[in-house]
Amino acid sequence: MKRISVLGLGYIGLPTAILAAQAGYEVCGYDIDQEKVRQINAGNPVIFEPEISDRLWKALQGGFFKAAHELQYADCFVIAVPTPFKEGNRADLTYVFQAAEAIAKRLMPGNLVILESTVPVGTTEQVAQCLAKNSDLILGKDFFVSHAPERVLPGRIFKELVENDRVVGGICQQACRLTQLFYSKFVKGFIHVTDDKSAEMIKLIENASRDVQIALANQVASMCKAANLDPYHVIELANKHPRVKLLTPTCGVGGHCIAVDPWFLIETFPAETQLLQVARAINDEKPLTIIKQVLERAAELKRNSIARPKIFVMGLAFKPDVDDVRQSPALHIASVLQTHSDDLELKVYDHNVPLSILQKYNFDVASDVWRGIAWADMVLVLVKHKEFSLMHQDVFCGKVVIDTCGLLYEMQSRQSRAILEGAARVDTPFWKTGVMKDIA
Ligand code: SAJ
Repeated sequence: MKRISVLGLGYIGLPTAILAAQAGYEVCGYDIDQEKVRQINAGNPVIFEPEISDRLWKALQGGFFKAAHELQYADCFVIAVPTPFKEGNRADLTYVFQAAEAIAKRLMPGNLVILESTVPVGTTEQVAQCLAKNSDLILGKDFFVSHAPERVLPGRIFKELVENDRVVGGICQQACRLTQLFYSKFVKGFIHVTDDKSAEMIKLIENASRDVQIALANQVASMCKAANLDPYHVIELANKHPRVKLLTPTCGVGGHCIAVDPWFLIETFPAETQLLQVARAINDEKPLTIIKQVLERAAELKRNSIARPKIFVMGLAFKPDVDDVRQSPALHIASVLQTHSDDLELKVYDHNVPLSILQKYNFDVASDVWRGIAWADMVLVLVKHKEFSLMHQDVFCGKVVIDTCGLLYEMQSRQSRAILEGAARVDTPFWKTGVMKDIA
C-alpha cells in the first residue's frame, strides 16, 4: 500500500491525511469544497487544532501530501466525511454514499476502502454493496472494505490519533489485515480487530455512554440546586471514591458527536434505547433551563429598578478550549437571550471563536473579558476556557453570576489550595466577596 486518498478534509480527514503523509504514504486529500482545497494547498489548514499548521506545512513541503478537487486513483481510500442528522433525528448518510460513488469510479483490483465516519450499524455493509454495484468488482475478492471509526478528542487530535487504541472492523479477514497494516504505520496504540458491525456499535456506544454520564452529572446539578449545594464540590468529593467517576455539569451537550451519535442507535433500536432517550432529553433541556433562569434573574433585577439589565456572556464554543461552535449550547443560549432585547442588554465574549462567526449572529462583542464584566449587572458563564480559570474571583465582585460550568468553584478551590500551600495572599472568603453566585 503506497498511495492513499482521504475523502473529506475536515477535523478528522485532514489530520489523518497529514499523519499518513508523515508516515511515508503518498497522500492525496479530496474535498468537494474547491476553496478549502485551495487554502489547504496554500498551507492554511482552515480548521483550528494545535500543531496542524506546522504539520501541514511540513507535509506539503515534503511533497507527500496535496489536496485535490478530483478524486485520484489510490491503493487505499479513507472516507472521513461528516454524518450529520436530518429531520426526525435520523442519520444523514448523503456524504458517505456520495463518497462511495466517487470511489467506485476509481476502484481497482486489490484496493482497500476504509470508512472512518461515524455511522449507524449496518452502514459499512451498504457502502460495500454500493461500491460493488457501481464498479463491477467483487467484494472480498477484488476489493476490501472495513470500518475504522475515529475516536479522537478535538484539541488533542494529533496526540490521540497516534496514541489511542484503534478498533478495526473488516467485512472479511483480508479487509481486517490490510486495514491493520495501513494504521500500523502511524498508530502506536493497540489495533483491535473485529467485524464491521461490532466496530460500528462500539463507536456509537462510546459516545452514547458519555452522553448518559453527562446526563447524570446534569441531574446531580439539578438535585444540588434544589438542596442549595454546590454540585462541583459534591462531585469532586464523590470522585474521591476509587470506583466513581462522575463527569461535569455544563450548559449542555454540543459538538457533532455526543449530541448526535446516540440518535443513530435510537433510530435503529428504538425499543432498546430507553436510557439513551432519557439522557438525550435531559441534556437537550439544559440550555432551556438556563435561559429560563437568566430571564427570571433579569426580571428580578428589573423589579429592583434596573430597566434593562446588562448581561455579559462568557464563552460561546461548544466546549472549553476549542474554537468550534457547531451545535454549541452556549451559542444557542446567547442567541435566544439576544431576542429578548426589550428586557435585557447582551454582550458576549469568546477569545477562541473567530470574530467573523460572532458577527454573523449580530452579537455585541466585548473588546475584552474585563471590560465585559465591568459593564455587566449579571455575568453568565457558559464555557470554562482555561484563560477564564486563571482569573481571580474578585473580578465578579458586586455582580450576579450565573455559573453553568463550575468556573467559580475552580477559582475558589485554586485560591484556597494556594492559601493552604502558603503561596498566595489571604483571600476574602467567597461568601464575603459580594459575588452573588447562582449555580445553573
Ligand atoms: N461535556 C459535558 N460534561 C463533561 C464533558 C463534556 O457537559 O463532563 C459536554 C461538552 O461541553 C460538549 C459535549 O459534552 O458540549 C461533548 O464534548 P466531549 O469533550 O465529551 O466530546 P467531543 O464531541 O469533543 O468528542 C467526543 C469524544 N468521545 C468520547 O469521549 C467518548 C471523542 O473521543 C470522539 O472521537 C468524538 O466525540 C467523536 O468524533 O465521536
